[in-house]
Amino acid sequence: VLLDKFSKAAAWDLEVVDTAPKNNFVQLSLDAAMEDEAYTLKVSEDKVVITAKGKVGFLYGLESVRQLLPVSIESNELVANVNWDIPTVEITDSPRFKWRGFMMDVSRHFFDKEYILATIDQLAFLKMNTLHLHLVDDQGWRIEIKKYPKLTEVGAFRVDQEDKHWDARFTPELGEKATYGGFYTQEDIKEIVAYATSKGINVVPEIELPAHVMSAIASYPELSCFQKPIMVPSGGVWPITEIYCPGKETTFEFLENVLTEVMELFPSQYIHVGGDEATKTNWKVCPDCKRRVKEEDLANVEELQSYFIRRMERFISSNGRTLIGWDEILEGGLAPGAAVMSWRGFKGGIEASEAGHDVVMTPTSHSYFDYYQGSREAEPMAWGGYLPLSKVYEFDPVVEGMTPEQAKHVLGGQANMWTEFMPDNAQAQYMTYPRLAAMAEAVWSTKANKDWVDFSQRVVSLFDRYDIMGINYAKSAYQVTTEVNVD
Ligand code: NAG
Repeated sequence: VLLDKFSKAAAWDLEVVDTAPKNNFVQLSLDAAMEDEAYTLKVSEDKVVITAKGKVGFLYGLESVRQLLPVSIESNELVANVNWDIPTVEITDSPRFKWRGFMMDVSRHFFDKEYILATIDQLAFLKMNTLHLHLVDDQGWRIEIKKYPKLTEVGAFRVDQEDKHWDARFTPELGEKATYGGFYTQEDIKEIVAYATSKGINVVPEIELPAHVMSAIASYPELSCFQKPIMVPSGGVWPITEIYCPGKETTFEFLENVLTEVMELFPSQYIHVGGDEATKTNWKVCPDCKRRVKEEDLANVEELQSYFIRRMERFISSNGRTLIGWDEILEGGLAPGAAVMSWRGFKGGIEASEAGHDVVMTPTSHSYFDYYQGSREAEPMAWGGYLPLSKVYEFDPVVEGMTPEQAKHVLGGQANMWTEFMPDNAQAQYMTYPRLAAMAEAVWSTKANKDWVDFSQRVVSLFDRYDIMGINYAKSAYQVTTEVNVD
């Protein structure tokens, strides 16, 4: 009864009992003294007993049972005729890190609600607990905001250039018809958050600022320094100079209104505000920005970015939440309560943890799933970097040389899936699996329990499961374990 429901319902539908009736094959037992996400799993001749503090631990115990069962568990049709052999085991398990994340960029390409829900299933299967949704970027605004309808009427659509290369710097003419795009309604978001919560997964929204927001400026040009009308760009834009104007109070009013709606939808403690890659040429010449710099006694535009982030941090913390941003938020001085997501290597995370800030490590070197996983000749087009399965597995968010105090500030790690080169579900899956399994283990297991050779053998059973689930994983994963020349 239980087991054929794994892929959909899992632990939430179960009644939790102290002493289960004797005829129950799977028994759940509560132990309030355990850590939140820890569980023990005992499989003996006649029963399976999972002990945990609550639902999340039970869910993880059940996911482990699922992995001990034959791969045909993944197919609902075969369930009735399968011999349910399961090894007798005793497992005591708990995660090393409390932030075990996966970021999906739903702006560069739009992925519908169904794909997000299916991704949540895969995250739960791997005992990941954080889904970071990158909801805003130049190429599309993806969340309905009731107070600013143009964000999705205008900002969620761009001129279709899917037949051109992403990197063609294709700039549409004003007024051209924008047909590619999509967005999540607030109802969709509620459904995503509720489903994720039922699987022990926190959804962290990212509302980018001050750059990567051309979709917002195309909708409301008054948010930029010179209010120039622009289109939502269809391809890559570099450098990003059309950014929010921090000289105008109306910009902050807009952002606070947006974030108010966002915080109502997402119970997440952490609210991500981006912060990366702002080219501040307009800020240097904009009269409003110049006035702000003078009035606030700021030394330069880096400090103006810091001023921007600090104001957002005050707003977010006054709502009882915690601001998190890409490591550029360190420039010009980090806002007091902010957490940092370190992407340009580990450096920003090391610096922030030294100053007593919480950090999530997500360095390009180990966690950029938009990078090639094998040789360029053999792989579909991706960003330039190279990130084979083995390198993901090696990832350790705590860097050698960190003090124990610093290490305590490392919340965990995360894989980032930027989707410039992922036009559809099949390509997104190809880039995600099985690297996500390597990431899951890198952020769950203790150092002593990690073993690449062992993992590379175990991952094969996952392929069989993915085949049954219909997931388009990277079949090249095995070739990539040997070094290839990518030059
Ligand atoms: C960075 C950008 C991101 C882009 C990605 C591609 C961050 C924080 N920012 O340049 O928008 O999609 O790399 O790898 O990663």
